[in-house]
Amino acid sequence: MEEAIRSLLQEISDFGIRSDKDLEAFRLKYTVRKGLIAALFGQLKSVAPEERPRIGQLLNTLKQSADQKVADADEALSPTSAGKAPALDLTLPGRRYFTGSEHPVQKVLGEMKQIFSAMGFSIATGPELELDRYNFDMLNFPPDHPARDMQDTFFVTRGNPSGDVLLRTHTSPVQVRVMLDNPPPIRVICPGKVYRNEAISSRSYCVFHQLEGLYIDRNVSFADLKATIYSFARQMFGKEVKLRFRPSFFPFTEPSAEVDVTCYLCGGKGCRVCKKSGWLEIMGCGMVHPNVMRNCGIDPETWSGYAFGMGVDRTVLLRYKIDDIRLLFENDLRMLRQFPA
Ligand code: 2NM
Repeated sequence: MEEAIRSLLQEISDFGIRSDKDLEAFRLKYTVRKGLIAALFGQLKSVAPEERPRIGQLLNTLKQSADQKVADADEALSPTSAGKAPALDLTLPGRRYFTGSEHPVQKVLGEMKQIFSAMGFSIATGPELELDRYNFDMLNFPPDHPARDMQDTFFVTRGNPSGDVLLRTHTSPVQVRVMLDNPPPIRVICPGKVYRNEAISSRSYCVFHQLEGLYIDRNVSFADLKATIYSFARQMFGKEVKLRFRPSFFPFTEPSAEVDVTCYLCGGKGCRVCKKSGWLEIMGCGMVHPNVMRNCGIDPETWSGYAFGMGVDRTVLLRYKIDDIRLLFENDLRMLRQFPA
């Protein structure tokens, strides 16, 4: 009897339960009312009375371990074991993933490019690491111009055999390259990143985006420049905008002007955005300086041209009511997710 119990104990412990089917087979063989364990209990009557307590205890141990095994297997195999959520609920909706979308700066740049493309401008790009020669010298910056200061420009290598290398401070060197490589007429825009070594704040960052334009042909006048900028501004900022051209100075244009549009928020009445002036500055422009033309191999007696340059990021901030320019460059998903495709 004792041997039968011990061998059954071993059998039970060796019994592998890996499925509901195994579990049912186990129960039917050992723990049901007509199973092997119950049968052994039935034989307890024929055990000698003095042995009965010990054998009875052994039988109880056997029954407990079989019941425990059933309970454990039941728990392990049940999809809702211990009241936990189902391991896999196929009725749940799928997880949503943020698939990425166009950055607001690229969105605005794309609109600007579209407007100028429709007016016949082609798009030119160039390196962000530039030669001092293309970034400054060719553009008629005098040797002592303050923009050349370390305070304003990120110089990368000095004393390189092919010249000082810097991070371009505007996209004008791309236009220099276009002029050097192509005879007039020329009609290009140059969008891209530029770098300035300035104090960083909510209003200005060490990187920003520019879009510059260049048009060179015979008899190009300041009136042509104004008409082009007017057409652009009406498409970009709305039919109702008015423009203001204020005399200004740039080394690479003569005459030069800065262009204001009536404030998009108040329409010119004066508000917080335009600091009560009613105007927002959007670009600089002018007629290409004869020195720049000559530097780039174009005869200023035969050809004339205009150029303009504008910052893209300020427009992005105004358009989307973003109050800190640095948000455009941190690539924080909490910010980017607010601009879905
Ligand atoms: C500006 C303002 C005025 C400009 C000039 C040239 C070039 F290469 F033709 F000389 N490119 N861009 C220019 C003119 C840029 O940005 C405020």
